[in-house]
Amino acid sequence: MKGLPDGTVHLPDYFDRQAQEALLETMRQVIRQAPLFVPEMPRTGKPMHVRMSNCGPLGWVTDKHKGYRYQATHPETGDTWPAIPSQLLALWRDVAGFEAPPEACLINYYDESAKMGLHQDRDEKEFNAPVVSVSLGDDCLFRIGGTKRGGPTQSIRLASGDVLVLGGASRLRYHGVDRIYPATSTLLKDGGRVNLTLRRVTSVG
Ligand code: MD3
Ligand code: FE
Repeated sequence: MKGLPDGTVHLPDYFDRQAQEALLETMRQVIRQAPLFVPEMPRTGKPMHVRMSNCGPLGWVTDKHKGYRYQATHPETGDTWPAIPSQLLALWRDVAGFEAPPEACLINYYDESAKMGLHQDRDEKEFNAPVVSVSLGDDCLFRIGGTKRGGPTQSIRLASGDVLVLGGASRLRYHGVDRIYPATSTLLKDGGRVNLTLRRVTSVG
C-alpha cells in the first residue's frame, strides 16, 4: 500500500457539518464584498474553468495582459480584499507548522463541469510555508504528482470538510482537479465545490 506523497497530509472531515455551514456562510459574506471573477490565462486570455475571489492582505489574480500575480486589490472593484476569517486563521495555527500568518486565501468555485489542469504553485516567495486547502461541497478527484511535469501522479478523493496540508517536498508538486462528483454533498444548495487555499506569499526570512 502506497501512502500519500511525502509532504502531503490529508485530514478527512477536519471541519464537522456545523463548522462547514458556519465557514460557508462566512465565505458567502466574503464573496459579497469581493465578488467571484473569471480568471484568464496569461497571453491567450482563455478563461479558466473555476471562478475565483480572495481574502487577506494579498490575493492571487490572473488576466490576459498582466498574467499571474498577487495584488492587494480586487481586479474588478479595485477594493482591498476582505480579511481572512478567524476560523481559517485558527486552522492555519493548528496545522501549518509555520509561525507567520497566511497572507492570501484564494477562493475557487467549481461548478459540476469545472476542473483545474496540472500546475505548480510558484507565484509565492516563501516556499517554506505550506499551502493549506479546505474543501467544501461536492467531492472532487484531486491529483498530485512530482516536481516535474509528466511524472507519476496519484489521485485522492476530497470531500466536504477535508483539509489538505501541502508542505515540504509537496510544496512544489504538480497538482490539479480532474473532476467534480455532482450531488455528493448537500452543503451547497446549488451544488458544486468551493476550495479555499491559505498561503504565505512574501518571504519571512
Ligand atoms: C499541492 N487548487 O488554488 S487544492 C490552487 O482544489 C489549487 O482548488 C486546487 O491548486 C483546488 O492553486 C487544489 C490543493 C492544493 C493546493 C495547493 C497546492 C494542492 C497543492 C500547492 C502545492 C502542492
Ligand atoms: Fe494550485
